[in-house]
Amino acid sequence: MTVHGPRVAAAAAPREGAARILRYLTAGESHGPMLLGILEGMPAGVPLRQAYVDGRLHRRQAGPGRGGRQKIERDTVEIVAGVRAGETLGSPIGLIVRNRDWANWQGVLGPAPEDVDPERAAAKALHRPRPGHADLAGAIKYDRTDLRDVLERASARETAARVAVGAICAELLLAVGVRVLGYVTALGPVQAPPVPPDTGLDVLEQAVDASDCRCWDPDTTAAMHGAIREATLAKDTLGGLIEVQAVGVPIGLGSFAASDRRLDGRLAGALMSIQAIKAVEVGIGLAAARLRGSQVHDEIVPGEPGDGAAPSRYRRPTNRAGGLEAGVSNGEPLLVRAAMKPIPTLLQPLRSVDMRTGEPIVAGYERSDVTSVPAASVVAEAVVAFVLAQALLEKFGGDSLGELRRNMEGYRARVMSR
Ligand code: EPS
Repeated sequence: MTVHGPRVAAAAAPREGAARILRYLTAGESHGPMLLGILEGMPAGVPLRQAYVDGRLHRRQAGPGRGGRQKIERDTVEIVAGVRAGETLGSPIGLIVRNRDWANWQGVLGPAPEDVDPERAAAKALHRPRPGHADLAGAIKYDRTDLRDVLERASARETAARVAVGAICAELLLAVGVRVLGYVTALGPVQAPPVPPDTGLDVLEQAVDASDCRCWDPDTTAAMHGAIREATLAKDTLGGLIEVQAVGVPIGLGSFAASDRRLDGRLAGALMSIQAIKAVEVGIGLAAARLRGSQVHDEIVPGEPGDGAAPSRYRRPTNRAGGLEAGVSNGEPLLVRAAMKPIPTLLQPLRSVDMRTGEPIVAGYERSDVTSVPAASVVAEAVVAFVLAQALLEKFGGDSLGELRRNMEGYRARVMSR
């Protein structure tokens, strides 16, 4: 019994992540046959449109500054489990995004020894790690001699599967009146003016969709094109800034009660998990550090909430907190920002070392993109949609969309009485 007791306690203790009501996994190499996604925990009865998911995948592929790969791929989702006649079943949702480029990589990659032609594999092998990429640490960590074994999975190609997963989560959010939009606010040195106050999400989405850089302001989009042209000529790469807004977010998602329930931490973690993201801000973010409390905090006044805010009996004249206070959604539009570093694969490579010989040499070059900030804004939207769907299901539960809606209506009635 003395051995048994602690064992039972350990098994019962919730591990971080294990208790989550909605979860996903992706698999797939950049140049392998396909990317796979499994999303588990979606309630039944959520309308799911393939065209909606494909629309997000197409947005992710667009944008100037992308390399030759996007001319090969035509990303589209194949939903292979968990959905019937356009409605989720409550079972795990399985999805596939095929890599058309796989046709060019047979003989180099493949699970069985006979799949790989040693001469072709040697011709595509890499030994000069790119500074800023996963190459060096990945090769040491996993004890691989060919850096291809690392970069195939570290590649941001994986984000195609995450966008498909996020789009399915966005379908759930749309069904309960929550909308999410990601867009670009800076690309390299070019910064867009702030989105004009009180721009509705519909208007903003139209403006963002009209820009291949996914920036609301046409003049800034033109300047971004110029910056990408210059970086291309200089054989260099560009990073940028992304913003994600969500409207209709109910009061009370996330919690201050335990550190791993805080929604700000979970959103920041999800955004930081996107390839090449180096910083995240919530609301006015870093700027708050230089201001006084009276200039930062959003006053509370009686009255109807503003556009995009959840119903309640309180209005916030400002939203510097970005819709989150103490790790809990406060009903105001959610506003988060992420900074993407420039892509590490450079046509004019930085110094590196040949890992076979230990001799100094320049880093290897693989076909890549000059920038993928517009694509990253679509990925950021997807991961925010996932975290919000997860937090929503934690708060309201429900095995079907109808049950979730009833739970939300009951809560809303209580919110309006407070
Ligand atoms: C990437 C390198 C490029 C990108 C790729 C991400 O691919 P390739 O090595 O095949 O030229 O285009 O992004 C995608 C394939 C994608 O769909 O976003 C990298 O190294 O991360």
